[in-house]
Amino acid sequence: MNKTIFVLNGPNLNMLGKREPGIYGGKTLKDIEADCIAAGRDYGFSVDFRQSNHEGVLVDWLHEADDKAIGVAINAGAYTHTSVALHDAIRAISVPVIELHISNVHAREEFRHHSKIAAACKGVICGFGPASYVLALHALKTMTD
Ligand code: CA2
Repeated sequence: MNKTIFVLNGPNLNMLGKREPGIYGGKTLKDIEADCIAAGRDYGFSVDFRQSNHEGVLVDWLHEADDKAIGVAINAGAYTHTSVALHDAIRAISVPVIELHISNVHAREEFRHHSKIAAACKGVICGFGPASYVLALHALKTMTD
């Protein structure tokens, strides 16, 4: 059986580890990908880990996930707070989607307090640093068993 999870990353997440370690920690996105692949191995998932700075690419990947994956963990970066297109794409697919964030967006600037995608997702995980990714995979494990 296909047990692929898409882990999708939005704008600027390719900069992790290079700037703002006080907010996002010192890990690079490559390090986080390795953590996800290792967690996936424990959970019996193969992890397809991607990053794009372009909203439409993220929309395309969500559509692709509907055919190729059993679930999606998405850190949509700043598009979380702005994107009706991502909200609609998540609603358009039938596999479960978990929204995740490295930082606690509720403890930050007001403009980060609202998510346009949360209501379309099965759940939201934020504030646990890079471990938020592994927690999202754990959540998907419980939902797809
Ligand atoms: O906490 C998260 O995971 C965020 O999704 C990260 C986004 C931010 O816009 C969200 O509000 C919360 C930012 C992506 C990373 O941005 C960087 C900026 C400078 C240096 C390194 C990363």
